[in-house]
Amino acid sequence: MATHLSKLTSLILGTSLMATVASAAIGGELQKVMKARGLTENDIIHAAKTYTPSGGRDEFIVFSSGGQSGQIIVYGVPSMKILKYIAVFTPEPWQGYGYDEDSKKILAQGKIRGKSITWGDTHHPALSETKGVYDGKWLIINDKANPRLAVIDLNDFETKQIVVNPVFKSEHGGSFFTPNSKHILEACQYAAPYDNNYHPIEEYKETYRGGVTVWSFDPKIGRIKPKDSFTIEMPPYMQDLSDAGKGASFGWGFTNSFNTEMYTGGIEVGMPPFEAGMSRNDTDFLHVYNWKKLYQLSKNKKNVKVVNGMKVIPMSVAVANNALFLIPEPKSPHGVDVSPDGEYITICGKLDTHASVFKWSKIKKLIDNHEYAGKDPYGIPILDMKKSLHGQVELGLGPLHNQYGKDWKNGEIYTSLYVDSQIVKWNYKTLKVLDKVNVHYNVGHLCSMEGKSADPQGEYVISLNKLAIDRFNPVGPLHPQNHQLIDIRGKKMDLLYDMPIPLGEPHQAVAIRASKLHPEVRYKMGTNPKTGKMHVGKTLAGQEKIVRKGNKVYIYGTLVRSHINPERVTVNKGDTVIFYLTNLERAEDETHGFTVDNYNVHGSLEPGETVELKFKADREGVFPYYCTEFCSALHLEMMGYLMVKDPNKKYVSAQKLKMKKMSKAELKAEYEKTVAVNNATDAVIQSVVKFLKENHYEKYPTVKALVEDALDQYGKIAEQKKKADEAVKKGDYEKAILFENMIWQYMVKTADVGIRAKDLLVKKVATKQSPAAAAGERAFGEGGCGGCHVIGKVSSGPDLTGVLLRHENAEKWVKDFIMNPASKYNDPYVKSMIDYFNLKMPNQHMSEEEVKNIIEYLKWVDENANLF
Ligand code: K7E
Ligand code: CUA
Repeated sequence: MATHLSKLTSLILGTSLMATVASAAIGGELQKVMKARGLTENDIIHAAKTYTPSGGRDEFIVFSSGGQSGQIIVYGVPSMKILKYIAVFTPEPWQGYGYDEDSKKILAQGKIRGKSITWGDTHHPALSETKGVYDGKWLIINDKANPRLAVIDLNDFETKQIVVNPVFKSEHGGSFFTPNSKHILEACQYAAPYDNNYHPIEEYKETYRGGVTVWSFDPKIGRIKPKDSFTIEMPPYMQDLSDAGKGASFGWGFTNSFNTEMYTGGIEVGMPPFEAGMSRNDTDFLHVYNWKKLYQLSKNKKNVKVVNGMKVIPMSVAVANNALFLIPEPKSPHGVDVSPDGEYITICGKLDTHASVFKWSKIKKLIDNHEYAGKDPYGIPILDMKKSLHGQVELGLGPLHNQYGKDWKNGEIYTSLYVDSQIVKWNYKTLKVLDKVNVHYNVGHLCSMEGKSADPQGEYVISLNKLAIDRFNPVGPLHPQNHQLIDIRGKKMDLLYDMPIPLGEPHQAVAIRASKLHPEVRYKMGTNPKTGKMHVGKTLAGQEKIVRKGNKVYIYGTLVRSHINPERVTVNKGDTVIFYLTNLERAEDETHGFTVDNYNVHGSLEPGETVELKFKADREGVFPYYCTEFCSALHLEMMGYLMVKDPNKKYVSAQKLKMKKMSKAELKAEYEKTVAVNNATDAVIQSVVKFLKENHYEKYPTVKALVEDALDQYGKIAEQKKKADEAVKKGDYEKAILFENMIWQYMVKTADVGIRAKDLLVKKVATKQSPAAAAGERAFGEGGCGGCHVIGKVSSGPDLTGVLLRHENAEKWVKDFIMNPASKYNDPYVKSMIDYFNLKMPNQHMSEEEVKNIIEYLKWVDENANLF
């Protein structure tokens, strides 16, 4: 009745009046929150621009280097919610990375000269491209400290390959995909001899070398092909950041450098330090090379020499083939960024206040006309800087990196200013500065959305700051990094949000539109994710076994809620133990973890995955193993024992003490009790099932998936019931009780998922809450009403469903009662309630506004009474 009445009122009054009332309610609440937290209107706008409600999705996904952590950080924009750390060069226990055999093999690919390296200094992630546009398939990243590249599959966000550069001793200008992802450019950093021998520093110019490696990549399978790759020998100029040409400049690569002085330091022998000697010249060199031509040349043996298994094209060969040039650029440059159409190349020098914009068509003309300004000491032709430049523009102190905006055709570009701690928006065509925004503090890279692809998306720029200083709560001398989100949709840039990054110092980050990513939620049963193929240890339900071969013990096991099969494994001290474990789950997010205590192994088994754990059972004893991921209500029971016996020892039985046994009658009584509990549990399940069916759960895919998962668990009961009944027939009540208990376990699992499905369904089918009702629900919770009243249940106070139907002139009655409960303690109905619950409704000192909203909430409850 009340429901109909309120609907009628809203019809008569018209919805606009209702909306005004509702927004006034919110306004009041909002003002209160703003005042309490000291927030300005601008803060609220920024919050609204970034806030993503529970369950909401982001528009962009960012892959940020994890710096010294050797990992990659994945987060969403605009929410800045961290979603994942991808293990790359460093062991990561949660994902089992470095603790199971297959991931150990990936890490072992990164060994350098036989040595394991368990960390990495990640700098520049890159997303694979098709025709210069991000395709969401592969991600690569470099390790500066140990010259390596890693390939991550965006189908499951896991590292699949690590490749070591065998001639460089460090690298920085990696990794950059060419527009169709057929090649990856990786430039050296600190020049060193290509071979692994000692060469005195006095012979720096003769024996130390820089260079760029052009790796071949197969974008279909996502693997680097080392045999098809080659390195372009370059002078020891300390090559730095690079970029691959595209569009007009496709086939060419650009790499800058910062020590054309070829200074070799020597503080300890009285020489000025590196930093002084390396910035003596006014200009350094931009290296311009035709990697496409050189790739063809590298296929002919006579053009290459092979060093440490890597094909190297000598400088002389590259020069003779018109494929390597130098252009002076302002000293100690850092970023070099090719425009989306490949025509402009913007370079920023740390020690120069300008950005220099080079024009490809001008460079190309000089090359075609063999018009050189001179040659460097290694015979490489130098092109005239002025004749190559489109122009220069003064941006500020310490410009580092550039990213293009959506309106790049009209010149929109953003540059980070390290010393000034600013992001500057300018025009690389007209060479005008347009806007600056302060960041906190000392920005390194910046990341616009798809801003280095052929199709920049605009909207946001992230400032990857090197220092946080005072931005967050203090956590000791080592501060988090600070990524700041900037809205670039308006004329003025607008700083929206600070996100602390507590995992190493990220350098570059790349962003992709989220709709381009389609990762899996499960693997094909028995997959080895590291190879993508079926695992040799794949084990299906019913195939579990333990096989001994000499002193190797192979356990073919399975995990499914909530047991590990097998549950007991006995081996001899000194045996090598190999666990092959398959997660039989199909349900989304039903990951199981697995460890054997004290043996330093751990696997993370995503649905369908098989992992291998291997160790030598070198200590006698009893070692529990268990599932490490809280996967269901019976997660703690998901365990087993590894028992390691010393074959040279005699063990005396401890079974002297005879335990008192239950009588048959007692067992029968316990059996009947168990059956009764199961019947009662089943009744609850049936009521949930009825609710789900009546409300057409099958119409909602996410609910349907949960229901199917629940019914899958329920389906396993029949077999257990048969076993229980057989045991009863044989008079073995002990066994029957155990099977009945197993039935109960399946029921709990069914109920666990079923109730989740029901909650989800309720949200889908319930009528939409008005803002006032939503505010009322909040007030109900915050006011402590929920301590005694549970909607849909009699708790330590009466169920409030239908409360507005129970009293005459109910809204006023409820309002008076909440505002002044004592006034009604003598009302016969209230009196009877006080007697029944042995509690008096207390005065919670709610405001009138709150009470009004609570009544709206109670109306909403009544509208949906059938759902509770
Ligand atoms: Cu930190 Cu790209 Cu390695 Cu610049 S690099 S900041
Ligand atoms: Cu499986 Cu916990």
